[in-house]
Amino acid sequence: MSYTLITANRNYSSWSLRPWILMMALDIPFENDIIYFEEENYDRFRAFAPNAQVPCLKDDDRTIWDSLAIIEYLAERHGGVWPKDEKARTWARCAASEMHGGFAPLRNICPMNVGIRAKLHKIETPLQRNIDRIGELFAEGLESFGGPWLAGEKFSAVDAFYAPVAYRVRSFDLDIGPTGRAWVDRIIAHPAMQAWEKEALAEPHREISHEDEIAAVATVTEDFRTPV
Ligand SMILES: N[C@@H](CCC(=O)N[C@@H](CS)C(=O)NCC(=O)O)C(=O)O
Repeated sequence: MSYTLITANRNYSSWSLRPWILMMALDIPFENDIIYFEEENYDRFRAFAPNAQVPCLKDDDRTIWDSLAIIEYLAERHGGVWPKDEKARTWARCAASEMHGGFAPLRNICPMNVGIRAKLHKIETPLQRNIDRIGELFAEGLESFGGPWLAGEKFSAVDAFYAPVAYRVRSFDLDIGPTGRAWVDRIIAHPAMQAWEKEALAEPHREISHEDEIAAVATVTEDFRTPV
């Protein structure tokens, strides 16, 4: 077993954060290759992943090219990826799948950009429904399984799947209610998230399409990144 996780910019790459934070939180050893976004990524990303996307995990002769598949691959080899309790595990799998296959308005309108704070020009119904659903889901997990993590006492894959949402909630000051917001503050304070954020703020890279995504929907009020 020799893991290399390939990810992109700490500041922008929300899907990369999921397996990275899980492996860090569970103390699973790995190397991390960072391939920064450019205007065109297809050929460079195709060199290591058949779907030309990050994250991608290499384990000896295996290539695992999707964040959910990476999490399941790790779950077959390491304890603690999903909660031990069957009810919590079922809930955690549903919640992670809901994020993996849904929340398009939240993902499209509020992109992850760790170092930015911004005010949305408007919140239309599809986005508001996503925000309300996030608040409901977080409160349900925290209240049903006792916290401090979404599916109980231990940090698990469901926390990793929603880790990028924590940065989106903070960046756009989304109102997900006090219970959900407490989890956001908690996960952002996790030592591995602090390490990710520190590196995100130090990155000298700016990728125009990611910057334009925010400029189209919001007014940037603060930028904590190291100036280019
Ligand atoms: N289904 C994939 C989606 C991954 C994904 O969308 N990755 C983005 C970056 S966060 C990507 O690699 N985009 C390629 C590009 O921007 O050219 C997963 O969950 O791993």
